[in-house]
Amino acid sequence: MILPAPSEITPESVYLARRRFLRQGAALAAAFPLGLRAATAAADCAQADVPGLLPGERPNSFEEITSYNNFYEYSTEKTAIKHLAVNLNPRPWQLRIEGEVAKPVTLDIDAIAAPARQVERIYRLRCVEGWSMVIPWQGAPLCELLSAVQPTSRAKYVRFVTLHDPERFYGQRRSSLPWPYTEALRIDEAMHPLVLLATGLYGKPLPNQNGAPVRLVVPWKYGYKSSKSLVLIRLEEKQPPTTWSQIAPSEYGFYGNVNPEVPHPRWTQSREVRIGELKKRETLPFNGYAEQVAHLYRGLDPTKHT
Ligand SMILES: Nc1nc2c(c(=O)[nH]1)N[C@H]1C(S)=C(S)[C@@H](COP(=O)(O)O)O[C@H]1N2
Ligand SMILES: [Mo]
Repeated sequence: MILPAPSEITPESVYLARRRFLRQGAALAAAFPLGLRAATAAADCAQADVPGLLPGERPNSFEEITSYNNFYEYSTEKTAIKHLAVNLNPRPWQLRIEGEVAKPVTLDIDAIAAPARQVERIYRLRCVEGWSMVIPWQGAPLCELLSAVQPTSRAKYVRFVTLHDPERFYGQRRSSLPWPYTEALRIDEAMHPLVLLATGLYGKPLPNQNGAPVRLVVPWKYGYKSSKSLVLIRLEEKQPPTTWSQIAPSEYGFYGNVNPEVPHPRWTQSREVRIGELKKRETLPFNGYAEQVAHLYRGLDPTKHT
């Protein structure tokens, strides 16, 4: 066997090889003995039927995922984010979960990223702007954390709030967006087993430019719904105002479900450029997760509720 030179061992080749190995099963069983799995709040809500990649689809490289980013707290210049985000300082960090819950909690980032909570999910990320990537995330299923705080019967929506700190986020000194960046989901969307609080990618702690140390990932929605660098999750009775739907409701609706049939007011959403590819791909309803999530939207007119 010819071994690659150390310089040729990319994080992604190491990660993907290890992932293939883990999928064989034995190693996974050893890492998560049954007792431990059953003991975590985990088990039930996080049982997800995660669709695999399409024929011809591959995860984007670590380099691609960390070099082309949207993070208005730093800049609107996608290739600049990785250079600016070096000052983020994602540790120590705490995430508060409160509002309509019986047991509000302040979680340390290391508790959220604890190995026993972690799942690995390879998801497509589709930006409203027409580009997409495939990202191998690690993180905690959001439903586990929400179940643990015991939502009250008045909890109908979940608000997600990014850190507000102009000392670290230079972009917050300008009013390019109303700060802090805020997003929200209906509680049943938030409890869906596909939703992650991501704390890593390619087996490494989440890079700053991707929203360190913890960000939301909702794979069937446009990228803007997946808020980065979260400090607060609040369960609420009324639909919270969200950043993008406040400034441009006709372009970024509350739902933000990926829908190739509903164009953005200024461009089509029927195709997308996968970062690193030349030929455009067809955009799929719900970004390819329709089988898993379409039932959440029965009765809603997708052309009105975007
Ligand atoms: N706090 C915050 N979260 C954010 C954004 C942002 O500007 N600020 N941009 C969103 C948009 S529009 C997209 S497409 C994704 C991009 O995530 P990525 O840079 O990890 O690919 O992050 C989303 N989350
Ligand atoms: Mo986006």
